Amino acid sequence: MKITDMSTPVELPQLPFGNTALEPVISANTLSFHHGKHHKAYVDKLVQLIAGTDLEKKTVEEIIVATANQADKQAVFNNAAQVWNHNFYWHSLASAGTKQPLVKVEEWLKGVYGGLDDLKKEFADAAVAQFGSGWAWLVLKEYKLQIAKTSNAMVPWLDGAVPLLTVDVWEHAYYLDYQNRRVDYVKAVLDQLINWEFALKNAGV
Ligand code: MN3
Repeated sequence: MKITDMSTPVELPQLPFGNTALEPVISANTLSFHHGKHHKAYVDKLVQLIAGTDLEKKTVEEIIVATANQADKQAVFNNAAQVWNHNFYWHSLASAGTKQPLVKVEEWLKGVYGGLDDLKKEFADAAVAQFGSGWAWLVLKEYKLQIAKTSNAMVPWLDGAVPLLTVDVWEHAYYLDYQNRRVDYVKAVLDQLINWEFALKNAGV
């Protein structure tokens, strides 16, 4: 997935890693339910909702733009946004043990959040503070790095932010492995699974 392309087809993509690649932070069981059931359900529902309408054959991004802020299109918007967010989430993660460009990340973050440890702390605080289901994001907004959170289904780029990475904080993302301990899931993902190469690429670094 290239974030700059913004031309995502309405389909369930293959994961960019194997089912056990995120263990022990995210189990194969969680991954298979999350991708094969939850993510797939958003895709299937979206296909069903747009069938026979003028949105059929549009990209996920075009559907999101066409249905944003319209009360009668809420269901289409929600499912399209969740498809987009999940695609982006999978690419925000890398197999456990992947060598990450951490020196480059520290260089990039110099003077912002104090550095990677402070960024992770602030990101975890935002992820935990998100009330109910939603997403935590690292975004570029007006050329500044920001941590953002969105409720349920919302994509940050509709507000003009450039998403760099995201962590899904819906319960289905962690409940099988962490039960109610969202903070433990978020911290483990931030420490061990974030695909910093992807974040840097999205930031144009
Ligand atoms: Mn999810």
